[in-house]
Amino acid sequence: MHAQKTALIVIDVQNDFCPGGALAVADGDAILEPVNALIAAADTVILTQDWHPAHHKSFASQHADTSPFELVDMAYGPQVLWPDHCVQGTSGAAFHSDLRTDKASLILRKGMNPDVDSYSAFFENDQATSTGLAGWLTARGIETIQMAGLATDYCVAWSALDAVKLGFETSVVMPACRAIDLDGSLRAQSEKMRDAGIQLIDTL
Ligand code: VGL
Ligand code: ZN
Repeated sequence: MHAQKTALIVIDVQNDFCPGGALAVADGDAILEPVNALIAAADTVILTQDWHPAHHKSFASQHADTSPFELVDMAYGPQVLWPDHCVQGTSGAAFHSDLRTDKASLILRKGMNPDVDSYSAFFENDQATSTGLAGWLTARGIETIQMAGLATDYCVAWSALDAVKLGFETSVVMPACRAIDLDGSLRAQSEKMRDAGIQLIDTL
């Protein structure tokens, strides 16, 4: 008997998603301690980094007569407009300074196409353009994924839903995540994840 090879994917623990940041998630920095504990215990660690060009189309600032958190139709479907955040090379895009990044085998940047957002670590929001992450994991024999980070109801949920769709056994460590929670999105996405067969772990 041998345990399946597992990777920990830590989603977007960046300054802009923490208190004081451009798209601050309430209590976002409260996950640093549990996330670092998960990293310390993990065999393979992947960090993702939301990494937008300055004029990214997911920014409300790039659309006339809109405000952040409004929904618009993009070529690939509905898209929430966000405040400018995680602009490449800015301090807001940097990892939180308490995040233990040393063990990471891979730092995956996403959201670099100016016209397409990328919540998921696996596919851009067109649901078609691959980041290559699935191949990276499969090539290393990894079949099980544990996930944590920011934000539960956007980048964590989209990544976990893609992971399970791709055939990885997937769990999300909820106390090591925090949500944006727009119009009940935390509840809706939690339900969607559970229905898809993702294990939502409520304890550390
Ligand atoms: C995220 C909104 C926009 C996230 C990233 O990391 O959940 N949310 N960009
Ligand atoms: Zn973003």
